[in-house]
Amino acid sequence: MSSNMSKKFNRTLVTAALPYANGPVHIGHLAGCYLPADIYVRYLRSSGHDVKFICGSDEHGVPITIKAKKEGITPQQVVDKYHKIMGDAFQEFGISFDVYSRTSSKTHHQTAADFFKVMHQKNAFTEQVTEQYYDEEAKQFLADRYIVGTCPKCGNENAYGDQCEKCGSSLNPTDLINPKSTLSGSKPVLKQTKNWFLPLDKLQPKIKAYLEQHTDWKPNVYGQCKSWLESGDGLQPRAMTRDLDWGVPVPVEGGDGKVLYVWFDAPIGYISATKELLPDTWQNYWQKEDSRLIHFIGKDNIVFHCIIFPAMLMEHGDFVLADNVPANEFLNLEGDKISTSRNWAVWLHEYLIDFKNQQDVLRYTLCSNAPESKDNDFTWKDFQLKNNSELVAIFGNFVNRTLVLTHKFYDGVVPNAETYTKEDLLVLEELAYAPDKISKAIEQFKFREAVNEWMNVARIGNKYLADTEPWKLVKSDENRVKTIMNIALQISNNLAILAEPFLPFTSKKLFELLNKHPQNWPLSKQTNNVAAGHKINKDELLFAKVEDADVQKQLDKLEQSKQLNLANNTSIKEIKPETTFDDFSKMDIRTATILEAERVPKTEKLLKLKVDTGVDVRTIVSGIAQFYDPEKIIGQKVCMLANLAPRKIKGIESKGMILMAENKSGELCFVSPSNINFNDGSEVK
Ligand code: B3M
Ligand code: ZN
Repeated sequence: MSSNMSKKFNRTLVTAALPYANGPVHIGHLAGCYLPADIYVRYLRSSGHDVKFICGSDEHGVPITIKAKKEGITPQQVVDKYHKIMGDAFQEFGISFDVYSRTSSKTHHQTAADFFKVMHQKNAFTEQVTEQYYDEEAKQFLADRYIVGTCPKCGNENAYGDQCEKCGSSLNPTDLINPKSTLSGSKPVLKQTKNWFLPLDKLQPKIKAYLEQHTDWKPNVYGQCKSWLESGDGLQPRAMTRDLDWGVPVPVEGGDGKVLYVWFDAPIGYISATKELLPDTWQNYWQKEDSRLIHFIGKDNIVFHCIIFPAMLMEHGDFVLADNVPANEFLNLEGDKISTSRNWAVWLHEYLIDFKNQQDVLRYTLCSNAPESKDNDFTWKDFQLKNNSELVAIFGNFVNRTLVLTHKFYDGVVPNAETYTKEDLLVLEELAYAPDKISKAIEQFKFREAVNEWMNVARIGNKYLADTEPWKLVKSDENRVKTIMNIALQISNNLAILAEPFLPFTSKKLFELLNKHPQNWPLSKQTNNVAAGHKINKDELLFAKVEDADVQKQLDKLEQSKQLNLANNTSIKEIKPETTFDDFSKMDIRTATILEAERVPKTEKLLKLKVDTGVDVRTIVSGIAQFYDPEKIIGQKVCMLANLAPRKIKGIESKGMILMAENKSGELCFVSPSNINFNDGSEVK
């Protein structure tokens, strides 16, 4: 533990974002916050630090009521189902929460209501009557998520009332162009309602001062906070209560029919969960200055944890504020954004079935590829590579050779180290420094670097065996081999200690193979952890190869999602606004025949076509190369817009446009007049 940390703080409370209980956990969640949080906590525990790891399901909020509506069940049934699925999957994956609670719990309702009441008594809220969208058919106020419309910033037609998922802008429902209620499809009307607001505008100076104490936060986190404070008019008051019936009821007069805003109650869930874990001593972690609060989250939660929750805590007054909020960026999957609705994800509970007892392979891959400073991509090929060329070929190989040779040469009894050579001393020195390097990286939330430093220890071991070749040397210099094998066993033992935060299952298994009790993180530079004369257990392989077929199976799964989406997605677009016959008749649409076709060099999508229009033969550049081989479309009858103004595309003059339509799989197909024997040049009227 760095001196800086140990001086100021005597205990640490680590929270991981409370996942919404409206769907299972996927690798994006894991890489974004649960895995780094777990590594951090395991490291602190292993170093003997007083730490508690808090999480639970976020069971309020509109996404849950939407899900319930979709599935025809109650919100409570939704959260019961996913609370169990998520909790079980986290546990099996080795995410070592001290408590996994839920915000529908009694303790939480009480805690959140009390929190609100205290703030209310302190006049921390302003009451505001605002106009909210109301669905007259469904007879209810519409939460932001129940309204969709066009994003004013990027034109995405499916932006939500609170956020555009395409450009990431956060929005107010009234910002949307053409708003529509998702309950009834009708156009919502504005209606007055009173709610309690947190006047973030007035709190801005305090929040700014708080952030300025934390310029050491990760640049992606600090940068996002700064741009919130500095953008436009700065922070705006935000409603902390909502006209909804699912959530924590507003506990003050006039609150009937309203609940606490989910982002008000959810972070208080960290406090409630701590209370459940430690009914008598929870205050030590929340109300003492020597306790350090750390929130692990994904980047979409930054504003809530760095601005809104701290503002709530300041106004309440009884709690410590976060000392750090190490948020990660997003993880993509095979080059595409992870999406629950498109089923473009690797679901943890499915991984745990498909890759039984291989939690650590995923932990290793996600950690060494974590989106720490920028978005990153997960691919199954890379997963295979990380397993086969690192876990199997470096770490596994080293440990296995060490154990096998120890059995072969010494019946599994650790030999004595005789005299160290220069080479030995160098290796021992590197081994001695490894814990510090890894600690430092973890304490700075650089988990990729940390796990890589860990693998470097295995690399050192592997190279040491390759250089010294004990399997050959044993014939000529038995004493030397004893020293070499002793050192290899020390390295193996240290690998087991240092692996614990990252690969807890492997760490445990390796200690078993070494026939030792798990040891804690080295406090000093220990290089003599396995005593001579100690007998190790029979060797076993720590990792198996991931075969091409395993990877293919996962890719096939994803391909299936893709096909299904395309099939569902032939979402029939709405009819465009009315046009006139005059406008239509300006377009000269003709039948024609493709005479020649070739790819436009250095492009993926373009074909250069020579087309007989009946009137002339001309060149058209068409973006269909992904769907048609040039050889196969010679002679194809098509419809084309013949009087489109010529355009230069990749230096080729294109005169006209071939008409295409999407098929069920989303592929472009010719709108082909093949059913009738047209002459080229016949007008489409
Ligand atoms: N449930 C959002 C999310 O799952 C939200 C986090 C709450 S943390 C207090 O991304
Ligand atoms: Zn947008």
